[in-house]
Order: sequence, then C-alpha cells, then structure tokens
Amino acid sequence: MSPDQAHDPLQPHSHDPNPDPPGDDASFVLTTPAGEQRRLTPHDLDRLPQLSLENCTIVSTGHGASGPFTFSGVLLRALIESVVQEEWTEAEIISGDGFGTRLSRDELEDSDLDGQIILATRIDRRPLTRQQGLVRLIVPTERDDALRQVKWIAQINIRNRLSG
Ligand SMILES: Nc1nc2c(c(=O)[nH]1)N[C@H]1C(S)=C(S)[C@@H](COP(=O)(O)O)O[C@H]1N2
Ligand SMILES: [Mo]
Repeated sequence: MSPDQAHDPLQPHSHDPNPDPPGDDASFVLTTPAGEQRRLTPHDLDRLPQLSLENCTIVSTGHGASGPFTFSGVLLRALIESVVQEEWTEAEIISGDGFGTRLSRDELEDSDLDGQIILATRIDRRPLTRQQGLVRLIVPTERDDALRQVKWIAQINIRNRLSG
C-alpha cells in the first residue's frame, strides 16, 4: 500500500477510534454530482421525516462493543433525494477528523429494515452530543469494527460514476 492509500479516509484501516470531536461545529457540506454545495445543520435534518433504529451495536476495535443503542435521524437516501435532482450512484461520507466511508446507491436503496442507513442526531431518544458523534452515520448491518459508523460528518459528496 502506498502512503497515499494509507491516508485515504475512504479506505480506513482498523485503528484506535478517535474519542475527541474535531471542533464544535456539527454542520456539514453536501456536494451534488454537478458540484453544487449546500451547508446543512442538525436542525435542517430535524425537518425531514425521522426514523429510529433499535438494537444498534457499535463494535469498537480494541475495546469491545457498546450498545445496543436506539439511533434516530433521517434516512441518508431521503436527504440525498431532497437535495439532488440529477443521476447519482454513490455517496462519500467524510468526517472532520479525516475518517470516512463510501456507500453505493444500491446499499442506500435497500429496503430491508435492518439495512436502512441513517444520519443520526439522537441516541436513545436524546440528542446526540458532539462528543458522541453529532452528526453520525449509522450502518446497522456493519457489526465488524465500526469502520462505517462515521462520527462528526463534515462532508457528503454525491457522485455519479456513470458520467465518467
Ligand atoms: N469520525 C470518526 N468516526 C469514527 C472513528 C474515528 O476515528 N473518527 N472511529 C471508528 C471506529 S474504528 C470505532 S470502533 C467507532 C467507535 O465509536 P465510539 O467512539 O462511539 O465508541 O467509531 C468509528 N467512527
Ligand atoms: Mo473500530
């Protein structure tokens, strides 16, 4: 692996999870395939339909699992559909501390309840604190090492791979 790949936030390797948020600002920027940018806050997410996912476990490399928690927030797919008009194939989710993951549109449109992927603003029915990850991606089916449970989302980049 080259040094570049080692630092790619979308190819995270197992590592000690960062306990400290990268600043207080919980807003993030969504970029559409056309390059338009929109800054969104947790308050903006509260205005979309809310969903709760029970029985979510954060499997924490090195120090076991935490949970189960009930995370609540908005479907990532619904947020994307509310902002993006054009064709898209994937979403990159990148945190303020340089962590991240990539989700295909197929994963985001999976209607299996356990596979629903949300941007969480609440944990166990209370507001997520910044320390707890506000705004946090929850991928319920990922129960290996929490590499997709991205805390402190700073950027969401929507891409269309088909347009080359
Ligand atoms: N932004 C960000 N999110 C992250 C991480 C991180 O370092 N930064 N670590 C991941 C890993 S490896 C783990 S095990 C969990 C830990 O989650 P917790 O701090 O809620 O226990 O967060 C995941 N999400
Ligand atoms: Mo982890």
